[in-house]
Amino acid sequence: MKNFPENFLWGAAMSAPQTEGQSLNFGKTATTWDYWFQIAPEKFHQNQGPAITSGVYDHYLADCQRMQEIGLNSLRTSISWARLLPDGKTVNQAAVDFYRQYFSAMLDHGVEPIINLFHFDMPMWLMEQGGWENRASIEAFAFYAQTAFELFGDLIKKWTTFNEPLVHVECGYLYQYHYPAVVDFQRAIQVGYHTLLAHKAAVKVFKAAEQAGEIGIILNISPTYSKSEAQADLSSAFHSDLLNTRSFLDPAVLGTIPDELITLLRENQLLPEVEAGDHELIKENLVDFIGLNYYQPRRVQAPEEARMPAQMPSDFYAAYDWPDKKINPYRGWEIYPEALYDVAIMMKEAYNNIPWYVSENGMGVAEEERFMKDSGEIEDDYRIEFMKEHLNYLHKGILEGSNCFGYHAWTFVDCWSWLNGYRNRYGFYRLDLKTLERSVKKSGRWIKAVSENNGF
Ligand code: BGP
Repeated sequence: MKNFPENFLWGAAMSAPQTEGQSLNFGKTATTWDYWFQIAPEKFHQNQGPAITSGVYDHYLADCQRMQEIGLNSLRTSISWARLLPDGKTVNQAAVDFYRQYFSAMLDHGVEPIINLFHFDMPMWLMEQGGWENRASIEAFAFYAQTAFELFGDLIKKWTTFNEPLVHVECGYLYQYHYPAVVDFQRAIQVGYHTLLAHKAAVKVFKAAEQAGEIGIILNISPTYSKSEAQADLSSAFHSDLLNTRSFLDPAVLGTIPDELITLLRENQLLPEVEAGDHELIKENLVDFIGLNYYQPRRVQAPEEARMPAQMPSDFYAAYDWPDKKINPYRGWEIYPEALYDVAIMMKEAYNNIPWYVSENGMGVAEEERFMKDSGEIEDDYRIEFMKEHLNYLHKGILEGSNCFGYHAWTFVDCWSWLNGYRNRYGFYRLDLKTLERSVKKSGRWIKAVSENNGF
C-alpha cells in the first residue's frame, strides 16, 4: 500500500474553453479559438469547434455531483476572461452568476476548486490589439485578475494565473498550432516576457489585496534528458532547460531570470523589450505554490547544424528519439513515469522545496468505445496502469521529502482538445458527443478507491 500525505488532493483538471460550451452566448465574446474556427474550420479535427464542447455551462450542477461520486476532493478549472469581461472592462453579470453557482456547487459537494485565469484563451478584443505582444496586455490581465479575486475570493482559496504559459508562446509564435500561428522567435520571446510580467502583475494585485488563500502558476515541466554525456549534448540539454523549465519556474519561485538565459538571448539578438521597474516586479511577487503538468519527457541532443543567431529553438537543441521508449501511440507521446520522481527531487533541491502538486497527468486514447463492456462501461485498464506507474514514482519523491500536496488527472469528463477535437479521450467519465451524456469509466471507480484510501 502506498500512502500519501494527509489532506492530499485527489482530483482532475479541466479548462473553461475546453468544457463550458455556450461559447458565444450569455454575454461571452469571441476568443482566438472561436475566431480561428470561424475562418479556418478545416484545421480542427472533424470540424469540431469550441462552440459546444462538453456543455458544462448547462451541466455543471450534475457534474459537481459526479465529481463527488468518484471521490474527487478537488478540481481545477479556469474562468473565461472573455466571458467575465466581454470587452475587457465591463463585468458580465451572467458570468458572475454562473461561476458563483458553479464554484459554490463544487464546495457543496466537498470539492475544493482551484481556479486558473488563463488557459490559452486569448479574448479577440485583446488579440486585435496584438495580444501578449502588446505591453498593454499586462495591465489588462491584472485588471481581470483583480476583478476575479474580488468577485470570487470568498469561494476560492487556491488561484493560479496561467496554465502552461510556454504553450501559447510556442504554439502561437513558433509551431503554428494556435492562432495567430506565426513563426518568429523574437516575437515569441516578447510574448513570453509579457506573459511572465502579466503573471507577476496578477500576483502583485493578489498580495496587495491581502487576499485570503494562495496563488500559484501551472507549468508544463519535464527535466531535460540528454542523449549522452558528450559535451555538445549536455550543453543542448542545459539550453533546453533554460528555455523550457527555468524561463518561468525560476522567476515564479525564486524571483530571478537565469543569467545564462539572458546571455543566450543577448548573443542571439533575441532579448525582449524591457522597461524600468520590470526587475522589481519579477524579483518580488513570488508564488505560494506551483502546479506542474507532466505528460512526457523532454529528450534532446546537439543539433546537427545550428544557425547563429538562432532562428528557432532547434538551433539550440534537437529532439532525441530514444530507441527504448514506451509510447502512447494515440497521442504520440513517450510514457516515462520515472520523470515524476526526478521532478519531485528537482522541486525539493532547486526550488526551496516549495509546495507543489501534479496539476495534470493523463493518457489520451482514441476510439475508446473499443473497450466498452456490455454494461456500457469503458474498461480503461491502460489509464489505471498509467496513473499507478506515475503515482509510484511520485510517491518515491514524496518519501524522500518533496513537498507535493496533490495529484490531478487530465481530465474529469472527456473534453475538447484544441485542434484535436474529441479524438483522444482522457476523462474519468466518457462523454457521448450526441447526447452529452456522461458515464463513468473503470478509472473513475478506481480513483474513488484511491481517494478514499488516500493511496493504493
Ligand atoms: C495540456 C493542456 C490541456 C490538455 C492536455 C492534453 O497541455 O493544458 O489543455 O489539452 O494538455 O493534451 P491534448 O489535448 O493536446 O491531447
